[in-house]
Amino acid sequence: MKSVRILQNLSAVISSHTSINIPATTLFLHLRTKSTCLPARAICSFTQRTNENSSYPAAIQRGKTKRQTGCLRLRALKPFSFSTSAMAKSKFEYVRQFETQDPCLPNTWIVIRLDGRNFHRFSTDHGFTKPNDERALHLMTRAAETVMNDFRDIVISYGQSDEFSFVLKKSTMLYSRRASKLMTHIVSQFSSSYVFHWAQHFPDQPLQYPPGFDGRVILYPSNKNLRDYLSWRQADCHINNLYNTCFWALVQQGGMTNTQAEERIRHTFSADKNEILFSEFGINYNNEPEMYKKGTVLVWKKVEETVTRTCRTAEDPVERPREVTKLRKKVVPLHTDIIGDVFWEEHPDILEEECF
Ligand SMILES: Nc1nc2c(ncn2[C@@H]2O[C@H](COP(=O)(O)OP(=O)(O)O)[C@@H](O)[C@H]2O)c(=O)[nH]1
Ligand SMILES: [Mg+2]
Repeated sequence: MKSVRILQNLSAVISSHTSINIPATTLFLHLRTKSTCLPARAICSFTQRTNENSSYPAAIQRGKTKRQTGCLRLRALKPFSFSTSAMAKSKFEYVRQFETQDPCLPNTWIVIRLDGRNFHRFSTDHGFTKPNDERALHLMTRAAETVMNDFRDIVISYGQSDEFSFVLKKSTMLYSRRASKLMTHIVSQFSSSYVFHWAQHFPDQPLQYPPGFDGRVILYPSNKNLRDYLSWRQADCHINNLYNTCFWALVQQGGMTNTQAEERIRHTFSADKNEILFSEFGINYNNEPEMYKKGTVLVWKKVEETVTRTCRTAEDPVERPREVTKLRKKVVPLHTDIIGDVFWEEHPDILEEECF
């Protein structure tokens, strides 16, 4: 009865826009919706009003409606008093107007690229092998896979060195296409995953300090623009890798200082670097690992998965555990060329999405 009386008071507060004091106790109210005169709508409205007001964070939480019993649970966490008319808008509310909306243009590819902060130092401090550290590259890929599994509107990702680009489908409505939301979520998820999986990839190298990643959002209106963007990143990977492979061969195997090696290859073309590698160090650049030369492309692949389900079949009406095969989307890493047409012909679904 006490519960019902309090709820009636709350109902009166809602309709009259007056205020009420609730004692400093933790309050659990259980009522059968059928037996009370307070409509569930009023309770919802009350909690909504309360939650809307940032001056009383979590003052009241509405418990789950239990369908089976028809119970509603209200919990007052702290003592408070309020006026519902003042609650709708506090005098501080106007500051929200300073927030800017930053939705991405509709019907455009949304690319989010992140890049390791000061990884030149980070790679030295953590003993990355030069010019490429397989563990570090796999860790980047692992973090990117986590991001793709969390944000399934990402249709393709590409990574090299300390950077990763994520492409969201043109029609995505994730976070209402808000640029800052998309970018911060993806970058923070990547960063935490990088740290989370660190020990697995670097079992003998403790993390010295927390790494960070910057992020940017780029919109591309056409498929050609998007392909050119990805080609640009992969060409960058190739150019840097050829340079670094040559540079570190001159230093590590040729005994040059960093300055001497830099001077030696400063004005050379790709063919010259290939020649230095081959003639002086017996390295055929073509035989270098594909992951180093091409970077990592992450795409979705439909794979068959066998799981055990308790079910019946047309032939056997008795429910029992059975092995069923279903199709599942899985992220797969590829170290392949994405500049030419072959990759896009083999994966037509990535670009085929039609928008309005
Ligand atoms: N040794 C080594 N260094 C790497 C590797 N991947 C990335 N790096 C370092 O990370 C840097 C990334 O470049 P950039 O983002 O321009 O530099 P930042 O501003 O210092 O992060 C490279 O210049 C390398 O110094 C790797 O596999 N091995
Ligand atoms: Mg960087």
